[in-house]
Amino acid sequence: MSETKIVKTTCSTCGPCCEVDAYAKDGRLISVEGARNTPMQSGGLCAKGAAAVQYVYNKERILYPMKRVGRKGEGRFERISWDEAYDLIAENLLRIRSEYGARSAVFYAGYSKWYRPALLRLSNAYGSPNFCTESSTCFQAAALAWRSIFGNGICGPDLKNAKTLLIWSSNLYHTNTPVSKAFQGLKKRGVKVIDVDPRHTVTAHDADIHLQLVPGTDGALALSMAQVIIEEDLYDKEFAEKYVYGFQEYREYVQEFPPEKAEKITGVPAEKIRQAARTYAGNGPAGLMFSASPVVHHINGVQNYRAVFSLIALTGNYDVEGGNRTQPGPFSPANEFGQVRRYDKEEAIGQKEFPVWFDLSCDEAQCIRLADYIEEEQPYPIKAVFAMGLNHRMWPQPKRLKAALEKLDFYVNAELFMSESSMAADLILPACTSYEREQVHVGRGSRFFFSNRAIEPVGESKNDIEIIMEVFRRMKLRDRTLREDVLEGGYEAYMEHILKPSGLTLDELKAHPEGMDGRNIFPPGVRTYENEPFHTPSGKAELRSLVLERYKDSHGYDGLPVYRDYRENPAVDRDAFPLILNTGSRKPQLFHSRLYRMPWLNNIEDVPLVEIHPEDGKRFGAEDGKAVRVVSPSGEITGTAAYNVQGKPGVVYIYHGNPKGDANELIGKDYLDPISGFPGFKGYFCRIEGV
Ligand SMILES: Nc1nc2c(c(=O)[nH]1)N[C@H]1C(S)=C(S)[C@@H](COP(=O)(O)OP(=O)(O)OC[C@H]3O[C@@H](n4cnc5c(=O)[nH]c(N)nc54)[C@H](O)[C@@H]3O)O[C@H]1N2
Ligand SMILES: Nc1nc2c(c(=O)[nH]1)N[C@H]1C(S)=C(S)[C@@H](COP(=O)(O)OP(=O)(O)OC[C@H]3O[C@@H](n4cnc5c(=O)[nH]c(N)nc54)[C@H](O)[C@@H]3O)O[C@H]1N2
Ligand code: SF4
Ligand SMILES: [Mo]
Repeated sequence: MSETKIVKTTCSTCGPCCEVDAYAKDGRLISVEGARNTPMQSGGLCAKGAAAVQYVYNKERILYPMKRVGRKGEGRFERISWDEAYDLIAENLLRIRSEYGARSAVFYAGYSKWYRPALLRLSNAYGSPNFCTESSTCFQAAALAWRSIFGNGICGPDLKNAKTLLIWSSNLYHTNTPVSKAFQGLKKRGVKVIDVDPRHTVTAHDADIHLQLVPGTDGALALSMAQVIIEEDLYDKEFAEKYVYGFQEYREYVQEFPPEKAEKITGVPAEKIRQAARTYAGNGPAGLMFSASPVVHHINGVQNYRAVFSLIALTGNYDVEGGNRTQPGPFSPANEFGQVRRYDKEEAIGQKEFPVWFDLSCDEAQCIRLADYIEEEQPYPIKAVFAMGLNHRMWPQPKRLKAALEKLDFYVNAELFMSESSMAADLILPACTSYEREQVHVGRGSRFFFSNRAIEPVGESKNDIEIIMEVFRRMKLRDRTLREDVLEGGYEAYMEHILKPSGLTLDELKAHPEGMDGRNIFPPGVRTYENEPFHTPSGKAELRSLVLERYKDSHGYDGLPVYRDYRENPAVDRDAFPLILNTGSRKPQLFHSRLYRMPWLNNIEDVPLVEIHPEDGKRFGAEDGKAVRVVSPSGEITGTAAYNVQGKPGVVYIYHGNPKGDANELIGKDYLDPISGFPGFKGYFCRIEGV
């Protein structure tokens, strides 16, 4: 028997890569705790992270490369060697490239994000414009809304110096646990917090002002706040005059949203709208915290977030201390992402329908209609998908996508688990978790740290970047991206590459388990626009977007952040579907589809909980704790009714991705924001029926 070792490593069961102390004995992981003696954590851990042992040794873990032997989708596989697996990949991908062209292969990355730059390099080296990620439904639409105004420089609130924090839909206690401590610090410092959320969440509970709006009416609320700010002369005149494009038109447009009218649209009392506008504009500097998903999970999502982000320009809270300001973040593997450009000499999927996505330099294609592209062979045939962590339940109408994946000529998925999406594949590759690999991390500020391997990889699993590198070698490709031969070296060389701009070496970092400060290649700026024009067509912050206006005739986009109400939908019979369906608002114990297999986490919600206000339950005959059917214009599922008074009557909340009843089967495949392609996950229609 050996001693228990404590290994400094990271959890990446969800996204943030929290530092943890892993306890390992006899080569097995036995438990984890939040790391001690590091600046970011002090022994704390969230529920998902604490269940690490069930994640690593889950009975669904894939242990070996597996080749399909049965019919597609039947789920019969046989074990093969890595060598055979690599040969199969090289042979098929090269054959498909010569028969149909490189663009017929899609390179797809689900969560997590760490291997994405390497996969993008592989996609580029192969010559495909179709590098896609889970961000076809996450973050990119918010980024697009931001860039349409400010060009680039997406930045969060400067929490250290803000006097007011406007949280526009982020339930950070549940979704961004590492930030929640900083949030508590703000409250102690007396920072005024405004929270915009349709539900009275734990985060809303801590706010000074809670604007409890009807989901998807964010645009009307933001425009109304702008109306108050302008009417009461609280806006930043100098910024508006010198640095804003389209101010006059915007000013006229917001006149259509006086608070009394906005109250009727949003359900937020007019007086609260005034109070919030006065606090955000009058008690500055004020930072705005936004999220990757809820506001843009609506068919009017991009314009709604444009209306929200316009408030930053209107009040001059852009790139100032305490406002929204470029954070002192040096670079990260994910930032290499921003530097490695997607191969774009050929039309990518999604480019015709969603041109602004591509104009605003999102370095990935928009694959929300992947099932259509495979089925219809339009704009051209898609024959192969090389995926890492593809989860078909991320998309609306997941069954349809799974069936389409089964029609591909060649589909590979590298995964931790024998997921349903893997079952559809021709070849499944075992990936390893963060506990089984080494990794270089960039923390906040310019702090770097090294994540050790706590245990040897389970079975024959490998880390994703090693897999990418070997696939690259077997195809004899050349990595021409940024003229660096990053994929040609080994994994150690890859880590050195990631670290290079910091001025630190891998050996130094390994010798400092507490982390090290490195060179900060993107120092924080203040009022950078005084010296450098905004990266927009006008060189100013565009409240009227010239990029959107390019497509006024062809796609009907408006340059102003025009509010359109998704509830006025002539295609939907609202008598038959009287309730609003909001899917996917996060829960502390779940993470999309991947944690339903974890006994400690799925007990609360084995079948989907259909959260309804008691008034709606009584009105539609759905009893608390009893089975309930949810029917939408696109599908139906059955779950358990859970009475909940966090939200208001009229809205049904369901978490998605549950194989026993997936809320995404309810969402229409074409119910998309015409600008971003994001589905209206959080503003569709349904009725409920007691079973
Ligand atoms: N535990 C856990 N953490 C997660 C995730 C997870 O699945 N589980 N997912 C991660 C991912 S991928 C993401 S993108 C982030 C998302 O992070 P968040 O945005 O913080 O998470 P959500 O719970 O989706 O949304 C935040 C709040 O928005 C509210 N909301 C819903 N609809 C609307 C709307 O129309 N307008 C407004 N203003 N608010 C609305 C919800 O009530 C919710 O309280 O979380 C990340 N963190
Ligand atoms: N209805 C509805 N649908 C939604 C949303 C919503 O709010 N409502 N939210 C959307 C959003 S914001 C997002 S981000 C997506 C998330 O959607 P996904 O990212 O597709 O969701 P996950 O279930 O996390 O699936 C990722 C897969 O990656 C695997 N995986 C994890 N780590 C690794 C790794 O290191 N290597 C490899 N190879 N695989 C790994 C996991 O086992 C899992 O099967 O869902 C979207 N879909
Ligand atoms: S928030 Fe929890 S699950 Fe996510 S990385 Fe941190 S500890 Fe792990
Ligand atoms: Mo997301």
